[in-house]
Amino acid sequence: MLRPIDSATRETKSLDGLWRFALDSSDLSAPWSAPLPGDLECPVPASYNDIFVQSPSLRNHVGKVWYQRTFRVPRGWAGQHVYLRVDAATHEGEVYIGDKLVVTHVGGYTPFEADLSEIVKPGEEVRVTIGVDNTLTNQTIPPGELKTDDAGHTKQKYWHDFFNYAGLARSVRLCSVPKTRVQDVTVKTDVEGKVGKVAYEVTTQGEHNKIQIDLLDTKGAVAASATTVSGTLSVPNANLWQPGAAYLYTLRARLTSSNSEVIDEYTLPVGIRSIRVKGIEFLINDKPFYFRGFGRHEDTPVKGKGHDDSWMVHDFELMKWTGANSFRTSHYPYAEEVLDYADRHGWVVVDETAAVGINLSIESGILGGVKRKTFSPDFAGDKMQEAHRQAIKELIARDKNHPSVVMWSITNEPASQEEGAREYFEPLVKLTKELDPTRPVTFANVLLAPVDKCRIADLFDVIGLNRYYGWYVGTGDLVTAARELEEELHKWAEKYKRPLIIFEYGADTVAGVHDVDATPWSEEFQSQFLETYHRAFDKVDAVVGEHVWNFADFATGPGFFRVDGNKKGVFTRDRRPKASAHTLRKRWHGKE
Ligand code: BDP
Repeated sequence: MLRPIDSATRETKSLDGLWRFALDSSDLSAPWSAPLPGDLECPVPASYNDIFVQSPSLRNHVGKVWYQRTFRVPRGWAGQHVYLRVDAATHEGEVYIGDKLVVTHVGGYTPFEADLSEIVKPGEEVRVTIGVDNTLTNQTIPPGELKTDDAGHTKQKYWHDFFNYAGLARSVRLCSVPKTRVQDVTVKTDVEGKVGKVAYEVTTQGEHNKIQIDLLDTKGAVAASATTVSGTLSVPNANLWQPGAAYLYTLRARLTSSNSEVIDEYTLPVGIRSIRVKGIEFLINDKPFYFRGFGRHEDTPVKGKGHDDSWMVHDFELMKWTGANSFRTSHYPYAEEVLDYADRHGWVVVDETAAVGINLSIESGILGGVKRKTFSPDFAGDKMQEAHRQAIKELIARDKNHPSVVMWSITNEPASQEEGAREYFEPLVKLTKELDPTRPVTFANVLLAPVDKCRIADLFDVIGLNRYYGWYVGTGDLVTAARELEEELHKWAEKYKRPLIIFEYGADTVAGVHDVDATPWSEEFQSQFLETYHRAFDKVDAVVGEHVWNFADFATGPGFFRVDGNKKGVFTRDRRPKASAHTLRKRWHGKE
């Protein structure tokens, strides 16, 4: 799926701004057929929950909400293919133009489109209504369960540790492209000596006479060209895309008619780089790369998961200040703007699906709940696996061309020690590799599935570990934590002889709590916790990365071990540094 752009032949029109808004209810029939009742307005992009925080029934609503506005199709778009692009509707969207249902989509963090060419006329004003449902079940990714209590209230249960923000948290756009057009572009890059290789494949729609492919450097000079829909461009003395030193070429695909008129033009930023796993090393452009950075969330006050360029740039600047070079899009695909920024600024990204919480043993193990099997028709069965398959397909279709994305993470903390895990995950790893043979595949392993119990680790190129010694186990005891962590890391290294990345390690910390004896929840403890882990990492050669959990404090659902959300941030939710931010800065800048 191509990212919408403006070019000589393409135009976009933003539909962001205030939309009419209403909760779904039994007395609201066919809400798309008339202006929504009531006077609520909701900004797009934003999660609606905290916008209406004063109204618990809205904030904690389970089910569908409705967004509505009108727009005018630009007059100049006659004869074009016109479509609506919703960057995300969390978790399920249905779009009506006037009274007509034009598209439905399940999966809260990937985009979808509706073809409006036959439905709208240039110059006409139309009403668009989008139903957005936040329900999670055993057929969705991430999973959830609906529970109705004795009083008849339906509640959403889920197994991930972040608030189930919902709504239209990313942009909505109206787009026009020529009827004869570039439909999709896939690039795969490699480096051979000093020569950059750009394998490309363009799919087209409609009749054209010629295709012209040009790879332009940053000055606009042509570095390589071709006239076929697929092939490999060679760039002698290529400027490589490197971590911290991005260089982006522009691939321009032009379709022309028999009289050389340009029918369509699509441009795509291309970073030439190679990725390889060799033994225990993770190589970018044949150089060992060490991941320093964070697991993060799209999470800010008021907007929830709503994309916002100001918060985004600020977060990147703060991460840079700590000396980080990478992050994981824990626990879902982030807004495309984030990856575009990462491409331009040389950030290294581990791109994750929303498959978080495929684990019923955390609840029954740590929290003493009822024991249930994770991999069973009731929970992670065929239907969930099918949704997971779809999530992987959509992630790769969306993000395959980003040079910043160096690895796919297909799941976070599944119950990989349980029976059925291998049957569930093996086909998914296979699918990921088929769809993209160029990037390694990883996952984040949970402490309950240690080296002798995990049934799936060997399927992955790089093993990610989330570890909380000294926090969830042996709370406060960093001496034991150091020993257990080091022992465990050596075991993984010896058994699998491949790169290990610590995708999570961290301790909840309330900013402003200080102590002489570093006790849990204090800023001193968080710093010492991180330093303890770092000493262990440095002793194990197979460790090729450290991602602290989390970049910033974030909102969660209610829980007796969450005080106003998860406090493992190195920054507070409003992005003030805790002492640990300085600790990281010292270590990571020293590692340059
Ligand atoms: C891990 C999860 C992460 C949580 C974290 C925590 O992967 O989403 O937020 O633990 O408990 O289990 O802080």
